[in-house]
Amino acid sequence: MTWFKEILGRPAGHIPIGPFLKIPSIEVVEIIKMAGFDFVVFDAEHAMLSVSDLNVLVAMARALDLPPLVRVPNHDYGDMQRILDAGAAGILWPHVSNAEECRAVVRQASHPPLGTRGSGGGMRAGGWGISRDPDVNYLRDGRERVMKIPMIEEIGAVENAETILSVEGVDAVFIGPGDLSLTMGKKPTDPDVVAAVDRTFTIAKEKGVRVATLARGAADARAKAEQGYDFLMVGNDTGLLARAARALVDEIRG
Ligand code: 3PY
Ligand code: MG
Repeated sequence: MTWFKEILGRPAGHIPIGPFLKIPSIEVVEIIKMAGFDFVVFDAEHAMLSVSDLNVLVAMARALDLPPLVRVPNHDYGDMQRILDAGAAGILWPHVSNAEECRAVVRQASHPPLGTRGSGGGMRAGGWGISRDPDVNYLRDGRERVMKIPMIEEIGAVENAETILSVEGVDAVFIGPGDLSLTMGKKPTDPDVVAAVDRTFTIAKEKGVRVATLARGAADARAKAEQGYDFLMVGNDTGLLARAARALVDEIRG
């Protein structure tokens, strides 16, 4: 399996793009792979995805060599541990507001000595304990390959970005313009929101932390790639289906 970390910056000029997926369907995962996306983010924060759904979806994405990240619904340990043991290539935590919260989530996703993640090498992430592939190593993969990604998506978190992004073990940051704009009481396109996103981007770059955000369509994705983002989330399955379905009906009805 190709790990998410391996697709970053490879080949030069090809920024990795991935959609948020909200529909519990292996067919959707296949379609996204066929369409040419580089990775997927299963969205268990907003969508009705259970851990059992994620188990199947993650397995499908791995089989298709489409690195699967999972946005978990909260900062708890239990489900996150199961999702990592199911073979997710990384975790995104929504609404990480300060360095203490960031340290807590990164620690629980990291095996000792950095953190407290338990040992479950008999699961998929450990090749069921019998893999003959020398590249499968549960503890090494958990420590070095699994991406730990806090989301900065509140104005308070932007103010704390310097300390959040100094936390040991953070591999990347995702800047959420939607919730950020809500906490600022402004539209995502408002210059103050754009400035807050840019400020976080600059801090991440200064700290050497990879940085991602949501691109609103193709032109925005190209602009953000040009700006120096390391990877981008763009589109989601429900939105793509909804817009295509509505456009077809509108086209027929006039
Ligand atoms: C946000 O913009 O708030 C996100 O969580 C990205 O979808
Ligand atoms: Mg959000």
